[in-house]
Amino acid sequence: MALRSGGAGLNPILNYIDGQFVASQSGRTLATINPATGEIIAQVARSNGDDVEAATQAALKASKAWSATTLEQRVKWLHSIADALEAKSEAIAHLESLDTGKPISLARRVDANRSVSNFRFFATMGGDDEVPTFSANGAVNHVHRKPVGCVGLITPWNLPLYLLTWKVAPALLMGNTIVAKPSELTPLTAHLLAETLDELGLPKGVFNLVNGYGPEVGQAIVEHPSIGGISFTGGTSTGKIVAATAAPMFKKLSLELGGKNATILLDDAPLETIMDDIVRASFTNSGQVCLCGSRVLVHEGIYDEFIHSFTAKVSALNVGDPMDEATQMGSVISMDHRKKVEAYINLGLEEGGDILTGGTSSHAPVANMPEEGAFLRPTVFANLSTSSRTATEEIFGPVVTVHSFATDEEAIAMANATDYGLAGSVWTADIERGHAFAKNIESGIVWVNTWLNRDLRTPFGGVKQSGVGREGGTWSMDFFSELTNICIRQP
Ligand code: TXE
Repeated sequence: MALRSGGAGLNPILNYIDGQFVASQSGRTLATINPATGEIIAQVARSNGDDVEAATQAALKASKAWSATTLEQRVKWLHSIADALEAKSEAIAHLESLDTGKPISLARRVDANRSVSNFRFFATMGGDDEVPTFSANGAVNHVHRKPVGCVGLITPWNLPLYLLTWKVAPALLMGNTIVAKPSELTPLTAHLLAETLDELGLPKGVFNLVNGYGPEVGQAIVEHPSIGGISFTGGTSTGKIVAATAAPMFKKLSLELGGKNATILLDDAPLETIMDDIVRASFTNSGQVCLCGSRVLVHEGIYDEFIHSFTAKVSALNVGDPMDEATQMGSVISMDHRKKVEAYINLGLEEGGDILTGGTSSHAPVANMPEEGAFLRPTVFANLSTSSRTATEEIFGPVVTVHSFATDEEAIAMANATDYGLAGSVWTADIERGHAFAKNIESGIVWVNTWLNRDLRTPFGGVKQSGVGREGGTWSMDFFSELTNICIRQP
């Protein structure tokens, strides 16, 4: 699929500001790379504060009319967008796989599908939105939703369109106008979204897209005094910068950051039926999902059996060309990121770990893939201390550490012994026991006998260094709106 005003090739992928596809004002560009081949896919507008200013002015100009539309009209827009993205599902999957190196099958099943359902879900939510009234003291209180105004949406490279649409859908539904910035590593599907909104005739200025580097564009969005709310997904270290910038400006802020999640197998975990789930929780998208379980804690009574089965299944994963339908794991996002992940693999060895399968690209090369491709085989470490850096710092790649425990209390302590608190999963034959166990885990979401099972009505977000705030269902609608309570004394 040729991208309008850009495309697979060296045509620039442009910004979308005030209903126009435009280059950056400086004329500068940056390259987006196919991580599986090392080839340049396209040049991308490299923007700065001037472009953010233009996008913000466009959003402000569009804000009055857009916020005056009815909820029913905005629900219709979300359904139209969902329909249009659904018709482009295969193009979305192709572009996402091209930009990220993830398998085309994963991009279709997760990224394309969820991008559509994000719009469909919030359209349904909008239709059902019941803002409460409260009566007391001879008065009736009406809770009235208003848009924040112009919001800034900043997204990462691991699930580009999935995470962008997760923010765009509720932001539009609540009557906001948008300045969005995708990761500089993965601009393709954000551009497709802009094309789609343009084709649908969304009023100009309602959605604006500014491409470029974080410090040059993201920072300018967070700093802009006319952007009233920031929804950010990305690394914890960047999240700290965003928070420090936004806090003194009293902006609404939602931060979905990193994780170092625990997958916990209790002594009665049914190994005969869950092993494929444990591999999926460990290595989906090459471990580049903030919800992946990167520490696997296994009761000592089933440890040996688990290790044997897990190592065999991980070793058998089909790592290769992302565009091959049979591929189960593609490349990581970039050569730089592969180097970061390999540094952790070397650190794991220095910290006394034993590699059961995998290793660096030189020790465990991926067969038949170009050396310019950022490929890594999945790596499993055993015998590392749970307090080692490899087992406590976020690696965000295809590396897991496995640890044994003797008691549930020990497992809880191990699971909570990181600075992060995003997600976790507990595996047991007794779901009552799993439910009780899950309440002890310091994280925003805990799955019992499942993983990445998502009901979009539920609150999503982390604690500790995994973030601040929740998005999802009414939590998204509350984030993307300001509430005014109107109290009327009854006659
Ligand atoms: O995140 P970044 P990246 C974690 C994971 C990964 C690390 C870096 O550990 O290795 O974050 O990934 C923009 N002001 N996760 O590089 O750098 C940036 O341009 C405003 C977990 O994607 O935080 C990009 O658009 N914005 C995460 C976005 O922030 C700034 C998923 C995220 O970039 C900025 C991805 C600044 N000063 C990575 N600097 C999850 N929880 O899902 C950069 N950006």
